[in-house]
Amino acid sequence: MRFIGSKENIEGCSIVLRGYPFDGTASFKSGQRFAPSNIRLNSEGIETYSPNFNIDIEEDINFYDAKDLSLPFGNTTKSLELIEKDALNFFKEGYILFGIGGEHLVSLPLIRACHSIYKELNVVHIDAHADLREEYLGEKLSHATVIRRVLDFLPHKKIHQLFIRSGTGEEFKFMREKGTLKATPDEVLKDIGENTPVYITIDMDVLDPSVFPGTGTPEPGGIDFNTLIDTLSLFKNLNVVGMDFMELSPDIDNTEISSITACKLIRECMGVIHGK
Ligand SMILES: [Mn+2]
Repeated sequence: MRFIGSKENIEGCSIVLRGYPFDGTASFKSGQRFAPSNIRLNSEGIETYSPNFNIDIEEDINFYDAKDLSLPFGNTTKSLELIEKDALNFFKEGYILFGIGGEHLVSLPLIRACHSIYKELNVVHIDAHADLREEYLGEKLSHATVIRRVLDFLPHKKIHQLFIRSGTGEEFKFMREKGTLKATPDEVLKDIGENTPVYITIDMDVLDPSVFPGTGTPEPGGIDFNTLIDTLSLFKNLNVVGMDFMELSPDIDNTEISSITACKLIRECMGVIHGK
């Protein structure tokens, strides 16, 4: 099964959709590893046309669904290595990689691979959580530390966080002092400019749990669907070279509304990557 509207062959495609079904450090509720296959299945239920972007992902976008990367469950370090190597292969060939998680730690090897090709890379981090802890439950590699680990190789001026509403006092102090937490999407756009290569990572728990309950660490007080769409609409002016979509945990939401929401958002993200 492929994501609706995707091409059967990679030839002629500029965007690659790839599943990374890893949830090895999920600390509260897990099951994010089932998201990529669940998303493909539920994508059959959405339209291929996006009124927001006026594109049809089947007719206007050449994207290939490269299925899932096989991972050694239980071995975090090895899994991250394999993900990075896999992503690098796509970035090296000039493809725009769209990664589907999995838990948020998956973004670390994806961003690292992207940065090794695009030295001027900026990262836009859309999430409920700051993900800036130095370690979590004694681990340096965790879904709760992913942006801190990105800061190990990217200066803070290149990190732009949006809609963060949960974290430790220390994390919020860092965001305020370093200015990584932006007040509006416009501010992000202004800071980055139109030509700089950008990687956008979206943790789905940025949405309010009433909109998107199917995630491992739901956080009340989130944004609604249209706010996220409006934000993404602005970001089509950015030079997006990589993107990911993390933390759907389909089995937590038996209504499958979260899964459908995920599918629709992925369709809209294609519009963002496609650009103006
Ligand atoms: Mn989060």
